[in-house]
Amino acid sequence: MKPKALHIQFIHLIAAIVLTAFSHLFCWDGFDGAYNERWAFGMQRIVFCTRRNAGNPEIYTINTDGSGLTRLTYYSYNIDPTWSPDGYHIAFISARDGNDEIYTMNIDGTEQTRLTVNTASDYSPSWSPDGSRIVFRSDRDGNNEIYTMNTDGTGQTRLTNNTAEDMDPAFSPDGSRIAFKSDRDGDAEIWIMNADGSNPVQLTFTTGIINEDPSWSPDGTRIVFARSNDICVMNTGGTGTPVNLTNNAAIDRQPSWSPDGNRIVFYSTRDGGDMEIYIMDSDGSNLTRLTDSSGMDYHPCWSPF
Ligand SMILES: [Ca+2]
Ligand SMILES: [Ca+2]
Ligand SMILES: [Ca+2]
Ligand SMILES: [Ca+2]
Repeated sequence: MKPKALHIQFIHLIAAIVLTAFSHLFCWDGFDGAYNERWAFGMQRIVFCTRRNAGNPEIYTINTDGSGLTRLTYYSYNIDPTWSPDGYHIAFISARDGNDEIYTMNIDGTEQTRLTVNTASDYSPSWSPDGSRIVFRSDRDGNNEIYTMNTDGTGQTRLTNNTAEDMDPAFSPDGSRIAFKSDRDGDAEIWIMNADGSNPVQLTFTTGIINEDPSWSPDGTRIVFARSNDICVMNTGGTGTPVNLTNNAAIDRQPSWSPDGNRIVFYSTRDGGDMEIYIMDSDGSNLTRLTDSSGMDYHPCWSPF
């Protein structure tokens, strides 16, 4: 072989090594665009809803230090985002097709796909920890009930069946149970049932106030939730009394636990304006504000890692 041919072969070899290295760096697990987006920010993310765009609710992500704000949806009614357990997808609600339906998208906003198709309100998606199912609530049968479905929208199954409002479902970290809100005893309380809808157990017992938005601690031993206008935490075993983590006159709601269990993201009106996103330690200390917009910022959900 002539020296020039050897030289060209060597250049091709180097190019192939560099291209392979880059393809592994950016696409090593085959999730392409979605993976690049998460890799580019290199830290945990919060997905949330904001009305900063002329009052139109849209879904954004932001780093847990307040940097890296990224818009995912454009000019329709988009709310209630929640991460998939693999970190690559977001389930959310959109009314772009005429009424509230559940959609999924990649975390870079691509491949927005509708999962429910009916004239009822479908709301509050939460992924099972193995990524195979989404639990949600719908009033398609006359009042709000909890349903599950496969992540492609097939296999929709009703889990509750009563005249009460059953809402805000959240899969436990081991997938065996679902926490939810129900007013079946006359007040909006937090309940837990098995993932097939059996054995409902009431965890809060109040009169005349609202308990809602349950989110499990990663170890499954506690639930953080909103009680009236504060964030409270309680044991899932039904022992002890809930502890108020915020304890102020402002509205504090929609908590979501961090994957390491040490922090909680939520929205609050404590700084006098409209709703903003905040992070605190799971004992209520060490508050950090993430957003500062003239529109409501709400429905935060912490990325799974
Ligand atoms: Ca619908
Ligand atoms: Ca019901
Ligand atoms: Ca409060
Ligand atoms: Ca705001």
